[in-house]
Amino acid sequence: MKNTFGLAGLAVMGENLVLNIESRGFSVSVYNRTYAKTEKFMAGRARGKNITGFESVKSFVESLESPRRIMMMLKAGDPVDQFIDQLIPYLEEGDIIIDGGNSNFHDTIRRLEYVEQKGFRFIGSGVSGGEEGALKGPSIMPGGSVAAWPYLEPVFMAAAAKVDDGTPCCAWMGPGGSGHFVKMVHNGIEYGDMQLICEAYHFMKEIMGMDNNEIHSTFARWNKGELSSYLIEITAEIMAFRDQDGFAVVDRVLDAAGQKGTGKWTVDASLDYGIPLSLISESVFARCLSSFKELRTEASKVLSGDVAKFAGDRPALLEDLGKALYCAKIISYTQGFGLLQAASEEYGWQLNYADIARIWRGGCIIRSAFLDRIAEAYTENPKLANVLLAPYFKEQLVGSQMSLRRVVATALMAGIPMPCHSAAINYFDGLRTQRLPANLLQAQRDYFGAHTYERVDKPRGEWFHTNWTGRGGTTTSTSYSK
Ligand code: NBP
Repeated sequence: MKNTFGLAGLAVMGENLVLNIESRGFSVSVYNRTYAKTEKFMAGRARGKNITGFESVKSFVESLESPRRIMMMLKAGDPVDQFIDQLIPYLEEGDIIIDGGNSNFHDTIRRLEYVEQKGFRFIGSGVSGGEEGALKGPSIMPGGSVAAWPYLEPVFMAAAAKVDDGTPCCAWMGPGGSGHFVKMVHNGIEYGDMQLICEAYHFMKEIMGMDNNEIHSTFARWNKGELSSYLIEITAEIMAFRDQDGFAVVDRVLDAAGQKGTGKWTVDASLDYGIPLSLISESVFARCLSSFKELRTEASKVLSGDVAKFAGDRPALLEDLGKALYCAKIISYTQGFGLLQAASEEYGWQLNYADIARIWRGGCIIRSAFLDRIAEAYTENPKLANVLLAPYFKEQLVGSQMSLRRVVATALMAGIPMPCHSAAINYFDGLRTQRLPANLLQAQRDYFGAHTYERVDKPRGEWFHTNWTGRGGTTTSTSYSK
């Protein structure tokens, strides 16, 4: 009897995913580079289950039904390329390799081509939800060789998280590197959500003078309303968590943030496709700035500011803060979906944005009630140019923008950084400004570099150059040859 599914890489994600898949009625073969870990797993958590461990790649591959479905849950980067090359000698035409790690989508596009050229199929799949998601049901974002999907669908749909109405948090994303791209943007949005929550916490603590219990209660209350989400829920729990001596653990955690790179990749992509992803970019930079702990400590002693203490209506300000956080979150997702749209057009992936919002409703770190609203907006209009133009979001922003303005203004006057909230209101104002000062910018470019400009009194696409100084010639930059 051969097994249905193979999984290589028995670290935290792999182990839990194997147990999840087996629990849905599939037999699983497992392999790990360090065999001792396979033995430990087989003797421990896998004991008595329909799971078989293998020491060699050959026996692991040969234990599987055709077409073979082999999922890698390995450290992203070189290990994935190395393991693909170890698998290939034992594969048969039509076999499927799945990369379930956090690989860069450019690598996925390259690997897909490499594997398909050899007659096999390749899927790059985002898997989100951490350890608990992998075990109980993650959000799964597969993309790549479309012919492989029918063979994977039953396994992935069974293993994925289910939302309240029973919908699995898994859908086919599209060809190429689309699955890993969507997962990357998910992680970028996660960076933005986390930083926004941290800014709200900082505001409550430093500007409003609230203690951990009050902050805990506020997040717990917010979690019952439109801000309801996994990240708000865990934040409320973190605020209430005490060490054995009764001291709040959060106050003992060093304020220097780490990162693994998916936020940076998201920002890289936004620059590649020219999408203003200002909020997520600020969240990455906020982590970078936090990591300069020693420098900040030194600067805090010398760069003093004449900052104002808040002396207004506290309940009203707290109400504003909740609304500001919600508005900023809407703007962050607007930018994130804008990036998905740009990449989909660039690569011809034909991403389904309503599906993406739906599969993020459960299992993953950014899961929230709010994603229903995004799914509704794209279901109503799959070609929606910008999330803020959908009726619900337009109403929210138009109605609550003053809260966001008051919060950002209060923070600025008090000297408390709110880079993501500030980015949100700046994007909103930029988007809704009919005439931006880019006319002057174009004039500057034309002045010093003859870059030419379009005119308001002429049709778009006609380019003009002015001899601003009287010393320039008529040659424009577009006529230069390389
Ligand atoms: P790690 O990212 O720590 O990877 C460890 C696994 O990679 C081990 O099984 C290790 O084998 C194997 N490995 C390495 Br390292 N080099 C290898 C090589 N050259 N050939 C074969 N195997 C090799 O594990 P993880 O945290 O479970 O994450 C797995 C993937 O899932 C990663 O891409 C990660 O980014 C992604 N992910 C993680 C999370 C999370 O919450 N942790 C969430 C979502 C996605 P060994 O035992 O022999 O060293």
